[in-house]
Amino acid sequence: MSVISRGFGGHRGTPDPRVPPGQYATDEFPVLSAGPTQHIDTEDWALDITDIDGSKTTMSWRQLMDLPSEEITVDIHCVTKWSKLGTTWRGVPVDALLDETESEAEYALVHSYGGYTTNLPLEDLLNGKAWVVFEYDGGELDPAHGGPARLLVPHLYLWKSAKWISGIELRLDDQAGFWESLGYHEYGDPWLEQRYAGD
Ligand SMILES: Nc1nc2c(c(=O)[nH]1)N[C@H]1C(S)=C(S)[C@@H](COP(=O)(O)O)O[C@H]1N2
Ligand SMILES: [Mo]
Repeated sequence: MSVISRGFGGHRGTPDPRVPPGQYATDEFPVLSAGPTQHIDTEDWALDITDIDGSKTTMSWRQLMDLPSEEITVDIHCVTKWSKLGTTWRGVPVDALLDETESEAEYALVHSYGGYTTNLPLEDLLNGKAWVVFEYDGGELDPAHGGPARLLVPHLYLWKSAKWISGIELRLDDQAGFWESLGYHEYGDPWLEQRYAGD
């Protein structure tokens, strides 16, 4: 005797529990950028980490590559309502980048090449919840998707996952980033549908 399993989503009307409210799952990987794709040579790539006292450490591509990286498979959720399930990336946990920073900061403002910014509580970057990733689906991360390296914070809407990451600015106060200052939610939890300020 055999049982045919349709799997998640195979049966119309059965919601996939991995898809947050108001979202739909897609097999596409749309590109969403507020400006042009940035093209940064790894030789020129650097990540600046600045602390509340203004002290700065700069990480080169080589230094990033020398850190232990891990493979992560996660669901990602864009505020424009698409979710992509089971995406696989390779990167370095942000914990490893902030390891030597004994900061009293509460928030981070993340900066990108090209000028994009996004803000989040520092703890949302730590404890294995965020990575600087440089591979997608077993290959180099495409520049359109933020290569050579982007932030990945899968538990928040994807606008928090800054492509072409260039810096992490540690702060005592919460300074709105690009979309946040245009009315998007300061935190952006997809399970609470925190799309816009006040949600
Ligand atoms: N630097 C930068 N990072 C960014 C953006 C951007 O415009 N610039 N867009 C954000 C938004 S709104 C989304 S949905 C995701 C899209 O990532 P993708 O293009 O790889 O799908 O990147 C986020 N990170
Ligand atoms: Mo987005």
